[in-house]
Amino acid sequence: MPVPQLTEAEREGVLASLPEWTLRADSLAIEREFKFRTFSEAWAFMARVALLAEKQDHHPEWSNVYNRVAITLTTHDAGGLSERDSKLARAIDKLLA
Ligand code: HBI
Repeated sequence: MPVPQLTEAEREGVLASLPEWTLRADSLAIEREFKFRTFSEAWAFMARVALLAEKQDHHPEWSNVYNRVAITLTTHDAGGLSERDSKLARAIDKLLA
Protein backbone atom coordinates (compact mmCIF):
# COMPACT_ATOMS: atom_id res chain seq x y z
CA MET A 1 0.00 0.00 0.00
CA PRO A 2 1.58 3.34 -1.00
CA VAL A 3 2.49 5.50 1.98
CA PRO A 4 3.61 9.15 1.54
CA GLN A 5 7.23 9.91 2.38
CA LEU A 6 7.73 12.81 4.80
CA THR A 7 8.78 16.12 3.27
CA GLU A 8 12.02 17.74 4.49
CA ALA A 9 10.00 20.14 6.66
CA GLU A 10 8.00 17.25 8.14
CA ARG A 11 11.25 15.36 8.80
CA GLU A 12 12.60 18.34 10.73
CA GLY A 13 9.42 18.46 12.81
CA VAL A 14 9.64 14.76 13.57
CA LEU A 15 13.27 15.01 14.65
CA ALA A 16 12.51 17.99 16.86
CA SER A 17 9.77 15.96 18.58
CA LEU A 18 12.04 12.91 18.98
CA PRO A 19 15.29 14.32 20.43
CA GLU A 20 16.66 10.85 21.30
CA TRP A 21 16.52 9.74 17.66
CA THR A 22 18.91 10.71 14.89
CA LEU A 23 18.36 10.96 11.14
CA ARG A 24 20.38 8.43 9.15
CA ALA A 25 22.88 9.99 6.73
CA ASP A 26 20.65 9.20 3.73
CA SER A 27 17.65 10.90 5.45
CA LEU A 28 15.56 7.79 4.82
CA ALA A 29 15.44 6.47 8.41
CA ILE A 30 15.68 7.43 12.06
CA GLU A 31 17.88 5.54 14.52
CA ARG A 32 18.32 5.14 18.25
CA GLU A 33 20.58 3.01 20.46
CA PHE A 34 19.35 1.64 23.79
CA LYS A 35 21.57 0.33 26.59
CA PHE A 36 20.18 -1.82 29.42
CA ARG A 37 21.72 -3.27 32.58
CA THR A 38 21.44 -6.87 31.37
CA PHE A 39 20.69 -8.96 28.31
CA SER A 40 17.47 -10.03 29.99
CA GLU A 41 16.29 -6.42 30.20
CA ALA A 42 17.25 -5.82 26.57
CA TRP A 43 15.33 -8.91 25.50
CA ALA A 44 12.25 -7.88 27.50
CA PHE A 45 12.37 -4.48 25.80
CA MET A 46 12.58 -6.13 22.39
CA ALA A 47 9.59 -8.31 23.20
CA ARG A 48 7.54 -5.21 24.06
CA VAL A 49 8.68 -3.41 20.89
CA ALA A 50 7.72 -6.49 18.87
CA LEU A 51 4.17 -6.28 20.24
CA LEU A 52 4.01 -2.57 19.36
CA ALA A 53 5.23 -3.36 15.85
CA GLU A 54 2.58 -6.01 15.35
CA LYS A 55 -0.11 -3.70 16.72
CA GLN A 56 0.94 -0.89 14.36
CA ASP A 57 1.76 -3.23 11.46
CA HIS A 58 5.07 -1.38 11.25
CA HIS A 59 8.31 -3.22 11.98
CA PRO A 60 11.79 -2.08 13.01
CA GLU A 61 15.14 -3.00 11.54
CA TRP A 62 17.09 -3.81 14.66
CA SER A 63 20.07 -5.54 16.24
CA ASN A 64 20.93 -6.70 19.75
CA VAL A 65 24.37 -7.23 21.27
CA TYR A 66 24.12 -8.37 24.91
CA ASN A 67 22.59 -5.35 26.75
CA ARG A 68 22.38 -3.05 23.73
CA VAL A 69 19.59 -2.69 21.17
CA ALA A 70 19.92 -0.60 18.01
CA ILE A 71 16.70 0.31 16.21
CA THR A 72 16.29 1.78 12.75
CA LEU A 73 12.88 2.89 11.55
CA THR A 74 12.04 3.43 7.91
CA THR A 75 8.97 2.74 5.79
CA HIS A 76 9.60 0.29 2.98
CA ASP A 77 6.22 1.11 1.39
CA ALA A 78 7.23 4.80 1.24
CA GLY A 79 10.86 4.32 0.28
CA GLY A 80 11.85 6.45 3.24
CA LEU A 81 10.50 8.09 6.38
CA SER A 82 6.75 8.25 6.95
CA GLU A 83 4.47 9.15 9.82
CA ARG A 84 4.43 5.43 10.68
CA ASP A 85 8.06 5.71 11.75
CA SER A 86 7.47 8.68 14.06
CA LYS A 87 4.39 6.98 15.52
CA LEU A 88 6.34 3.83 16.36
CA ALA A 89 9.32 5.82 17.68
CA ARG A 90 7.03 7.71 20.06
CA ALA A 91 5.48 4.45 21.27
CA ILE A 92 8.93 2.93 21.81
CA ASP A 93 10.08 5.96 23.80
CA LYS A 94 6.96 5.65 25.97
CA LEU A 95 8.09 2.14 27.00
CA LEU A 96 11.04 3.75 28.76
CA ALA A 97 9.10 6.56 30.44
N1 HBI B 1 7.27 -2.14 8.33
N2 HBI B 1 9.12 -0.77 8.49
C1 HBI B 1 8.07 -1.21 7.79
N3 HBI B 1 7.82 -0.70 6.57
C2 HBI B 1 6.75 -1.10 5.85
O1 HBI B 1 6.53 -0.61 4.73
C3 HBI B 1 5.89 -2.08 6.39
C4 HBI B 1 6.19 -2.60 7.65
N4 HBI B 1 5.42 -3.55 8.20
C5 HBI B 1 4.27 -4.10 7.51
C6 HBI B 1 3.97 -3.45 6.25
N5 HBI B 1 4.76 -2.51 5.71
C7 HBI B 1 2.70 -3.85 5.55
O2 HBI B 1 1.92 -2.72 5.26
C8 HBI B 1 3.05 -4.51 4.23
O3 HBI B 1 3.85 -5.60 4.54
C9 HBI B 1 1.77 -4.99 3.56
